[in-house]
Amino acid sequence: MSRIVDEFMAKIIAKNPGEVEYHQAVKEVAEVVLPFVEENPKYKKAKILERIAEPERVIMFRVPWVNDIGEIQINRGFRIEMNSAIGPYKGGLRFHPTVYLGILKFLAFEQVFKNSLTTLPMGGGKGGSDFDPKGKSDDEVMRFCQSFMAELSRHIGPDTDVPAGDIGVGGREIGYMFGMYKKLRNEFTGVLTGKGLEWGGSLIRPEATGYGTVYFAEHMLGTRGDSFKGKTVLVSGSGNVAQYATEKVNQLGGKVVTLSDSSGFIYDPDGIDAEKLEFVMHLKNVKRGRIKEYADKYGCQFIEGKRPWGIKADVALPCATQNEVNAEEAKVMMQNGVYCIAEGANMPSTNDAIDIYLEHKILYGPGKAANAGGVSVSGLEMSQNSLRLQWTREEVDERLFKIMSDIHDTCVKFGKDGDFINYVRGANIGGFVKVADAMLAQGVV
Ligand code: NDP
Ligand code: 2IT
Repeated sequence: MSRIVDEFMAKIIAKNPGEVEYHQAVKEVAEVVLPFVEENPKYKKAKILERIAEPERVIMFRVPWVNDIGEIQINRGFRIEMNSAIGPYKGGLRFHPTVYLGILKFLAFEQVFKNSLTTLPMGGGKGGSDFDPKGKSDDEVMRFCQSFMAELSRHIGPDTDVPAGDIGVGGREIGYMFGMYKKLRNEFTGVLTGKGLEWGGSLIRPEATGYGTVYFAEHMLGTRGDSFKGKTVLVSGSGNVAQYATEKVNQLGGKVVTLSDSSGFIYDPDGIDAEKLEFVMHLKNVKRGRIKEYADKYGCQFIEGKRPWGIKADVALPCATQNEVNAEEAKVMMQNGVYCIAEGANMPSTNDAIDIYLEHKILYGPGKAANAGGVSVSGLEMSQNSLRLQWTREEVDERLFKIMSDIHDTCVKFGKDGDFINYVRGANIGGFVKVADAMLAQGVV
């Protein structure tokens, strides 16, 4: 079997040179799905995985804008329209200086499987720019977003492609992009999700990814008769996903002892309670400051340039970015007794780290299952926009909880291996089958 995977990967690497994150994401899926395809000749004959790994469309464009001191800036914009077999392209936009084709293709590829797992009718896409919002004024961010949307607006639409947020894109950026889309098209429509509550947004969308990740972890713990109550939890990141994961862990009786950003991590053995979390939210969402200020305020440790995986805990929730847990760090976590890992971020663990989790047979929920709550509530936002209605907080939260529970069931269905649940296998096959069957039904397009 490894020969089949190697041959498949050799073609992917030759066709997508230098896109290492894309190779990594495809390999993780291919190792599980290719053996399954061998057992199911209809998928093999139709070359379904080969087709999924080739984006339906890649759009790349210039984004020129003028900064506050009158200088012209040039960024690059992208949208990867990966797969539309089960619904319009759907997925976030990332604004970060590291953005290039390889990152966005990995994210779009993951999104195809993730969106399929949600049970909602959404295809997969992703986009963004190498624009760095850090240190930019609101006016600069607005001018960038307007220029970005001036081009992107030609390619998207409520029944075609519906972007949302990701790293560096939150409510502020969605607002500026929505405003520009509406002006250009003269159309008030659900073309983006993560909108403000007054203009078509859904309750619980900001909370959804973090909450969903914790709901998923609670289900994983439940398979061992366990729960978050009394657990010590490592969270990385301090942005949207990390903040609401922390809030939900607190609500379920766990204690979050770390948060991080790209400068380092804070370790607060007393736990980041509701009041401290409010400080973090103000620091990160309003002041746009650094996590170190938390340590200064609450008199705890700030460990510069490091990630939190060396701290002793029961549960880990990586919620920052890709490849933030390597094999060495995974080993340290295993030695320290971490036995449940749910990924709020996309592909935060290297493939070597994943091998270590699987060897140790811990509860490991990969991002495409564990962080699907965000796009799920985006799907619910699209439904509410189509109905021209707004559901209550309770109703959306109940639906989110049910979706995470259904995703967990799907992972168990396809991933059960004796007493062990292999959630990597469960998520990849569970996500693949629905897209593959839709592609078979629709012919070679
Ligand atoms: P935010 O921009 O709100 O926060 C990102 C956080 O991660 C910040 O604390 C940031 O620190 C840190 N971070 C980003 N890049 C790096 C890096 N290269 N090294 C170290 N730390 C880094 O983004 P989100 O919370 O929305 O996204 C976090 C993760 O969750 C991403 O992987 C995203 O793809 C994934 N995700 C997001 C969803 C959503 O709905 N928003 C849905 C599903 C997954 P700093 O400020 O210093 O850069
Ligand atoms: O990675 C993700 O699932 C997201 N960034 C959210 C996508 C969305 O369309 O809400």
